[in-house]
Amino acid sequence: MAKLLRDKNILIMGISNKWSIAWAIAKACYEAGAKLFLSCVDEKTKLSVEKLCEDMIGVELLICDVSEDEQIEAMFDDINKSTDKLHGVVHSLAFAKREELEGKYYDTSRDGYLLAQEISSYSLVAVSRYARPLMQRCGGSILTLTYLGGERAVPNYNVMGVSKAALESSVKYLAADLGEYGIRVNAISAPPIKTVSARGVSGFTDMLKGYDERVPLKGIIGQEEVADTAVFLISNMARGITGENIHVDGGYHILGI
Ligand code: 1JT
Repeated sequence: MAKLLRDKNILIMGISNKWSIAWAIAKACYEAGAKLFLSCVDEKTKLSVEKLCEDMIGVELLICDVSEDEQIEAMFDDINKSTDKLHGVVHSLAFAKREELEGKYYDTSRDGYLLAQEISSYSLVAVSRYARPLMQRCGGSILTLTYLGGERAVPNYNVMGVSKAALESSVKYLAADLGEYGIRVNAISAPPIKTVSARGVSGFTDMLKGYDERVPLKGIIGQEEVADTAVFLISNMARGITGENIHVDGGYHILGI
């Protein structure tokens, strides 16, 4: 079969190490023929991501801390120096203070709430705004990552759940706005995956056990399954899909209990 993403320019934001969902998506997009732009939060992360992708041809590494609009704008200016067409943007980043991901949601602090919203949710709005000029030339696909805790009250997910709810709602508003430019906006709802950020969360391993026992599709759904769906959503095969949240979670979200 012809490669699904041949000659497509794709920006992937949020790689931090080899367990990152964004890294699995980068590998899958590369295999599908894409030219990659990868953004990291800082210089230190960029150095380690450089090692990860040393065997990939034509990859451009960028730095972008999404807490500043100027950095987002500068990143798209940089991309614009290499190409005037961007076919895909993958937003795979989130942040919350560790202490907010345990205990009671009502104990969430004001600054913890605002920080989680800013990095995990608002960043998609700003990224979409600065991406539009490059994406509207070719039609494009914006993709973000979410989790069931945005739709249901999942113990400990707390402030991240509320940020994911805002993110999922943003996907719909952005899809409505950007449709006229031929730009699609979708989310993938991933299962709990043992990434570095997840592993530090208290009770995460116990939660995974409960998940594995109940999930309809046995055999662990992880980064690769999410990444293959990402390739599909960016590709022309998904040209009729926008504003959608596709659950790549082995069917866990259909369960009543
Ligand atoms: C962040 C972290 C976002 C962990 C995340 C996340 N989105 C999913 N996870 C994994 C997870 C975490 C909990 C959970 C289920 C999945 C770490 C900090 C940065 C943002 O609880 C049921 C707590």
